[in-house]
Amino acid sequence: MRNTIKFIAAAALLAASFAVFASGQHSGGHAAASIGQPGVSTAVSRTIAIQMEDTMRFTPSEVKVAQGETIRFVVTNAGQLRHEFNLGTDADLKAHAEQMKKFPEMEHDEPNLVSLAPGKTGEVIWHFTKAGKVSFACLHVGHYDAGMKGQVLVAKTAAVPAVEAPTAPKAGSGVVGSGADMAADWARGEVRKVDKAALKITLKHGDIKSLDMPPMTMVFRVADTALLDSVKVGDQVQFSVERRAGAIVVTQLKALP
Ligand SMILES: [Cu+2]
Repeated sequence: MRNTIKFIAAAALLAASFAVFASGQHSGGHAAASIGQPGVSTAVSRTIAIQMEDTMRFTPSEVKVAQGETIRFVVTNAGQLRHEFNLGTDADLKAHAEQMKKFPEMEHDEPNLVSLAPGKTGEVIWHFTKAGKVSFACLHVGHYDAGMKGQVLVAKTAAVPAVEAPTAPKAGSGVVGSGADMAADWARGEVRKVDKAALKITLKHGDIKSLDMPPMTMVFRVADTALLDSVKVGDQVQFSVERRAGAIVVTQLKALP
């Protein structure tokens, strides 16, 4: 257990880059190595505007960047429906789209995506470390299948030193306990955001066995505001969830020592 906690602490330091991989683990892809990593605002080399429409298209749907570039994608939802811009490998996006069919109410919060209400603009800052193709898509139910996809072609640049790809943790090996010491309906996670006014908490969670949901970072509703009093950002927690009236609700939440 002690080692698990230490592991989580170490993982938290790399959280910005790992958060995005967690969701891809179930597909067995090497998302970490192939799509790059979250970028920082100060390293942005270019801004690229992307428009999303109800025709289930991104404009442009193909973007060219150079390896090593950090791009600020300024994404605008010009439609009447909610859309999202989600960077990933084809395999990960496909797997994630399947998860969305299963949990249409799921609200994600990861550095590789931005989900926007109609008329809104948001951004994703991404550092492209490897030459090749990085895909993007809207994973809302029906949108992905309707072809709401695009790609970033990353051209190889000789000047960029090879970036050592971090070894992503195996799904469940870090965030989730061994299982022997916890009831099956308790899941584990790390608190990323607490929003008392909206009764919401963002958790980077491990497997949630009761929902058969793989590890990812997402926003949950809480059953009672009092649950939020005992936790703060950065805490390791165990929690249980239920699906209630179209939302995934945290019903129990405890900070771990
Ligand atoms: Cu969409």
